[in-house]
Amino acid sequence: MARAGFASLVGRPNAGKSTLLNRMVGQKVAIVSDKPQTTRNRIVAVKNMPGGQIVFVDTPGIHRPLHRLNVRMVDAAVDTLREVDVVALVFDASTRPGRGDEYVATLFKHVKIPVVLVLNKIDLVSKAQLLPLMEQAQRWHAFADIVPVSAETGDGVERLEQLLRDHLPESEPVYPEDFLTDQAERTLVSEIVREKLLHHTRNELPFTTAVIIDQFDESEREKILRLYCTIYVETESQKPIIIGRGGSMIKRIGTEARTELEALFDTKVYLDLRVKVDPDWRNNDRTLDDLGVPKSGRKPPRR
Ligand SMILES: Nc1nc2c(ncn2[C@@H]2O[C@H](COP(=O)(O)OP(=O)(O)OP(=O)(O)O)[C@@H](O)[C@H]2O)c(=O)[nH]1
Ligand SMILES: [Mg+2]
Repeated sequence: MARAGFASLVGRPNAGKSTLLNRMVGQKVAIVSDKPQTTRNRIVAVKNMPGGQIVFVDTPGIHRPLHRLNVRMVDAAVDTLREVDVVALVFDASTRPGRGDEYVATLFKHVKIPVVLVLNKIDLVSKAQLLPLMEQAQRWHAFADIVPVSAETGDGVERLEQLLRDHLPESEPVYPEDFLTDQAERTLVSEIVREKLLHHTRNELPFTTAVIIDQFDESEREKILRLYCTIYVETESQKPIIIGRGGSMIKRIGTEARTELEALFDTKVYLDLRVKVDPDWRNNDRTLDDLGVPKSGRKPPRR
């Protein structure tokens, strides 16, 4: 009988979890950027392969949270540990292991399911550099396997998929063969807009922006999809950065997002982007609900 079940991708921000997810399911389902804290929600995506089906759960990078948003993000990642059959803990092998890695590795102390350590970004390091990292990691946790991969080139990824599949229970597929992701179309829109924002902004801006869909008008879907979005920023001074000189920046973000959305939805897209200031949106539960970030019982620590 074939195997099927859930595998969670967890790790520090920027380790390459979402890049790896996209590589494994063979399509872009999660946005990716070189800024930490790109993923804000858990994302389910399905991989069908010989011998079974893996339902991946991509999660936000684990870090010390300072806002309600980040508390919800970290909880979303840690909560998946209780709901899955196997965990893939992703490390960025191109950076020296530090306290953040130790913290994440020791999260699994009381977790009974197998944890596979994935050493990602091996295209950036030599084999010799991996050995001390493996030794260090084994002192933190008894990993079921350690697998070096490159999500960027695909090196080692097939072996990882097979290993993860072998940790799943014997079962019928969880989802139908043609099911790819649980993300709503609205979410895909706001994520793609946010990805373009992340690509074009620096410093604190990536952390302080959110994209909300005000209207998803599909009344003439065959001809054109009309999408109205608001980009939230925290201060007045951030607004002109996103708008750019003569509107050049927001135009570029809009064009790039529209091109990708037209390919995704296979129809023409009209994309209206506006920018609003909300100084405290990261602590505003209503905005966070609108964004679909799962609720958390915890409060952010005092700053
Ligand atoms: N060279 C190289 N770069 C990689 C690899 N995997 C991911 N990256 C890059 O690392 C950066 C972070 O990738 P993401 O997939 O967004 O990382 P993440 O772990 O999902 O990050 P968060 O969502 O913030 O937790 C991006 O710039 C990727 O292009 C890899 O195997 N090799
Ligand atoms: Mg991510």
